Amino acid sequence: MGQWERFLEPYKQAVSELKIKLKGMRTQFEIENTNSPIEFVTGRVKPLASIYDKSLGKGIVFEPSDTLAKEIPDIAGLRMMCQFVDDIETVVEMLRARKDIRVVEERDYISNKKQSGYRSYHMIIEYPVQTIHGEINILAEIQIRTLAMNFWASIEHSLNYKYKGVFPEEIKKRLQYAAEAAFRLDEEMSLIRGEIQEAQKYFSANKELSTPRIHGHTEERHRQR
Ligand code: 0O2
Ligand code: 0O2
Repeated sequence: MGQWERFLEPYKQAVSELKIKLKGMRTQFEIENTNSPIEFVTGRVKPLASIYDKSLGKGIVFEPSDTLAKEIPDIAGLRMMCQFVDDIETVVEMLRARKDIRVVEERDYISNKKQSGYRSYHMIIEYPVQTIHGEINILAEIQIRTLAMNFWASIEHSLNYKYKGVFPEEIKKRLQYAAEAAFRLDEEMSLIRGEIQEAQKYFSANKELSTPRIHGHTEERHRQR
């Protein structure tokens, strides 16, 4: 087995486990028929090419090592999307209270947006992975952001890839405007949050009622999207 495969395996395991756990939080809100502060969760292990780029950028030798694990804390990455800006704080507090992770660093790019226009809340956590040789603690990054922040970040990420980080001035400016527009959208939605959540609860309840029953069980309903 390759060195990298061995090094990355616990990260893969952590991402899978954390995805299940974080998605479980959403399910628990659904079961309690409470509006969930979590809309959806995604996760990935950083591709080797990105690890290479980042190690180059940070001046670290590109080889599996404790230094690399420490200097690149987002090899395991989770992303939690929220409908409203206020939900982010709720999610952050729930994560701080969990017994299965230890928060080692927080970065608030919402109050302090990046120069690019990027907004998101980042938490670096330590997570214990059980291996056949015992427990090891690995670092993972959880990014918590609204759907609007996520939309902006994915577009900017694709453009970044295309322009290799060097944007033409016009595009850079447009992206900054777009980031502000996305933030204004978040603010507008927050103003009618009560109205939206009431409608979503009504929608879920009625969908439940109109779902056909099979052998006495309600057919698994698809999430409202
Ligand atoms: P559902 O109820 O089917 O949508 P895996 O295949 O196991 O590696 P997973 O979770 O299927 O992992 O894929 P991934 O890419 O990590 O997570 C994607 C999840 O986020 C999927 O939900 C997507 O439906 C959901 N998702 C992605 N983009 C959006 C979006 O823009 N809006 C919303 N609301 N959801 C999105 P699930 O878990 O498959 O569940
Ligand atoms: P990918 O492809 O998402 O994995 P540092 O060098 O430690 O000061 P670093 O490592 O950039 O800072 O950490 P930070 O600022 O917490 O950001 C880590 C991740 O946040 C990035 O990972 C992106 O996912 C996201 N991010 C940060 N800034 C931006 C931005 O301006 N635009 C977008 N779209 N995403 C951003 P990677 O490894 O860069 O990328």
